[in-house]
Amino acid sequence: MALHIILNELGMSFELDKTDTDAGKTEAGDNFLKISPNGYVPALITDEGEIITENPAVLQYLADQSPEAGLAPPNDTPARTRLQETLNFVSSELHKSFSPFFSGKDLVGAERQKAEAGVRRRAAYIEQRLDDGRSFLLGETFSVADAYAFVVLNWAGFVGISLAAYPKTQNYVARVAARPASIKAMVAEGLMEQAT
Ligand SMILES: N[C@@H](CCC(=O)N[C@@H](CS)C(=O)NCC(=O)O)C(=O)O
Repeated sequence: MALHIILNELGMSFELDKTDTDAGKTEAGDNFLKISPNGYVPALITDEGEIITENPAVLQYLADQSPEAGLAPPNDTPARTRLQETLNFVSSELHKSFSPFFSGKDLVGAERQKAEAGVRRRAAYIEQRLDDGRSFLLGETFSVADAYAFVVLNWAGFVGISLAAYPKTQNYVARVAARPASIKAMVAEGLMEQAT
């Protein structure tokens, strides 16, 4: 979903292939493990046939295809390092803090509390990053990190975690959700109905 949003932001042409990660099959009938040996999405196949996996890498690759769009600061700048720091936080901390909720087992009692506390600790960091009134994680400019953070933070609602204790984060999620590229991706992936 994060890279789907970025593909829309950049107006790039692309094909989606829905993947059943449990079955290891794509909708087009390919063995997904042959595309991506780790078996998880996303995997991007470039026009040159290069397969790129891992959200932080794919997102930066896409941003670098159209530097003029400004979705990632230029390489070799402190701002780019800040983007990488943020992407790694979203990937290895925020994203993975949701793993217990998607383990297929019902989370109850102390186990659920512990998992929820893990998500809350990472949401509190996002809230802190937004504390100076900035619109996006790197400042006033939307970046690839915002697409990824939005997708993950949006899962809070799906797993029954309220973000009400993090009002800046809640507004931030709504801000990114309202972008035409996000709406288009959510409609295409069946998470939202097309407005009439
Ligand atoms: N480290 C990977 C993690 C990706 C990931 O967790 N993907 C999930 C969907 S959000 C998935 O495909 N899970 C199925 C599985 O692990 O089998 C990345 O950052 O791209």
